[in-house]
Amino acid sequence: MTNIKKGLGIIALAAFTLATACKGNEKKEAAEEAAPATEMKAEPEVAAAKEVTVTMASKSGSEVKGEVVFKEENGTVTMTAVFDGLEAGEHAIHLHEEADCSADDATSTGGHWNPTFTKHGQWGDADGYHLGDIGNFTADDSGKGAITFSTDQWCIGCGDEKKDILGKAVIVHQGTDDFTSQPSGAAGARVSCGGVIE
Ligand SMILES: [Cu+2]
Ligand SMILES: [Zn+2]
Repeated sequence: MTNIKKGLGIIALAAFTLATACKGNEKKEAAEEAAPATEMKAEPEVAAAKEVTVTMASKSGSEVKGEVVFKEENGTVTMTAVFDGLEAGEHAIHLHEEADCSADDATSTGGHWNPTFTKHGQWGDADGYHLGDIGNFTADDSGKGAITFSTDQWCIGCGDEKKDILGKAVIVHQGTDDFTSQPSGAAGARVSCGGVIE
């Protein structure tokens, strides 16, 4: 993922350098014509709801896949997640620190996203909880599970490191979060992973 992004960045930089290097009128006109089309596409997205779709990859030898959509509207981020390939029963779902799912066991995502440096816990607990402590959801006998979650304590791309979920990872665990064990609720192996990347 990082390499692809880096690659795109290099291509974009090369295109930009090429465009600025060409002083000819013809080239300049072409660049000016191309620019508004890109802007028109980007502008309504910023003005309306912000949305990021995360494709979840199987990890730790599991078959767990899924899709997680984050949408920000009027200061509230809503997460809608669907999974399949799960074992029936309760599974923990968290946001972890890094959008890096490269490791087979997804340990490359680091620990729970915890920008407020509190202890692990159940969302809303007065004694503290990580901003990544989404909770548990249930998979049925066919291995399908879904969870919807909303909060005004997150944002998508606002740049506030105490709120911004961009660059974090969604992790689904084999087991259940007990909301007590530190620092991560003893939820077991990381069976599915996806980076929250635009
Ligand atoms: Cu986790
Ligand atoms: Zn936690």
